[in-house]
Amino acid sequence: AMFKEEPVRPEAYRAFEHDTPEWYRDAKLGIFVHWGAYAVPAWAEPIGPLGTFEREYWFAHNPYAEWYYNTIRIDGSPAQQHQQEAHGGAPYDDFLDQWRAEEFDADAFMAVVKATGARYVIPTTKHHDGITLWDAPGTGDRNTVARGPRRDLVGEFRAAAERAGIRFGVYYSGGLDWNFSGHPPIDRDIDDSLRPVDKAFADYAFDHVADLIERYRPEILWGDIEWPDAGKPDGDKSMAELFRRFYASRPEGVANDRWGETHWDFRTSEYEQGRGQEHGMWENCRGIGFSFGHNQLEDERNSLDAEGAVRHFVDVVSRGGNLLLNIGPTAAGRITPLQLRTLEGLGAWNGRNGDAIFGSRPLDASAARPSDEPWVRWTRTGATAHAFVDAPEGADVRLDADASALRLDEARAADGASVSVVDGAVVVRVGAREVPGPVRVDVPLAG
Ligand code: FUL
Repeated sequence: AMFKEEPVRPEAYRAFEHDTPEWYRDAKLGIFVHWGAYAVPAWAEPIGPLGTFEREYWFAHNPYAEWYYNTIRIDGSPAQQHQQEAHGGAPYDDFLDQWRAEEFDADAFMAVVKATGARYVIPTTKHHDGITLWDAPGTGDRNTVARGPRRDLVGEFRAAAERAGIRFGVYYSGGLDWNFSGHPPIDRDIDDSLRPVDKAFADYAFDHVADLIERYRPEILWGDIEWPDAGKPDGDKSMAELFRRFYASRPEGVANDRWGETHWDFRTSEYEQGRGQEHGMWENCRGIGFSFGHNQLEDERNSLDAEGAVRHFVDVVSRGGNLLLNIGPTAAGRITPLQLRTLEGLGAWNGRNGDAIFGSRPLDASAARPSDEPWVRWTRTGATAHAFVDAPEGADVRLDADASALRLDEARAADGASVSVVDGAVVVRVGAREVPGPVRVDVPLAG
């Protein structure tokens, strides 16, 4: 088989299986936000995308800036050396006090999110460093309300999302917590000896997620890495109990697949890891650069520009997925100009073409086929197929489409393209575009 067999879900978790809500299938674009004390050092080696490196090499040179606390503890890593030189080897928690979020305006932030066309937003509420962005139970002063920003950032994101009409989800790391557990740094594949699995941690994490559900009523639960094993069997403070509370609060809610093999509404892929092998309902996530957390070492060379982001987005949507594109704000709470340009470009393209993207479904391969050279992708809305073509201005691209499935002679080009039918095939002439990104051709379905 091409795909891994789907694991059988434990009995206690089968009750949560339901059809993926239509809103989530239609949503296509979500915005991820990775924001934490790691935005203060904001430092990682931009080596490349996840899924293209050996694990041993990856961790010592981790391009994820939100992993800084781990990377600086790997002896001999360039990050450890940087921590020494730039911060005098200070303890990581100093960054919590230095993180002020002084320019953060949740409504202004959400206006940027809204302008991309995204339908949902998912901020980190606790990443692997264990610092919570709200006054989570049992965290003492290790949260953003007691220290650093001295604000309930989860609450601010939540209220602003509601005002902007954007659905709200929460990211929560139940698999790793570098403060709670005294584990050595991760320098190889994460197995059970490298993460907390015990009852004390399971209860601690339970109380956090229960609090998130009660206080903020998220519509998406986005877990990461795993759920502590002691919290998996059904019972008082179990993952099953959390799902019960979640769906009672949000019957149309969705959960990702990183809660261990318990329950999930959609699968996840990350950068190149798992990309192209997705099936069922799924979501691909990535940063604009090679990091989720803000990384001051990133520039144009390692980041998606607007056209690249649009291509990535359309590829995901054409294959039936959603894209969860990440913003990593600075410690002050700003979106960097580099990221802003990409987000605005994506939004401008969606402003023109969103009607062929949001709410679309993949087009059956029996009707027409995508290609990489030249770059062509397809979607379908109602009785119309949509081709997206990216090629240099002046290029002629012949679509691989079947006359029995599509009314080829009724093909219509939008913005910066023209079409003709040559020998029974649609040929797209790519012209000058007002908005960067692939050009679009609409073709009615036959019959
Ligand atoms: C990964 C994490 O380790 C990354 O830091 C990031 O949060 C990504 C979305 O998930 O597994």
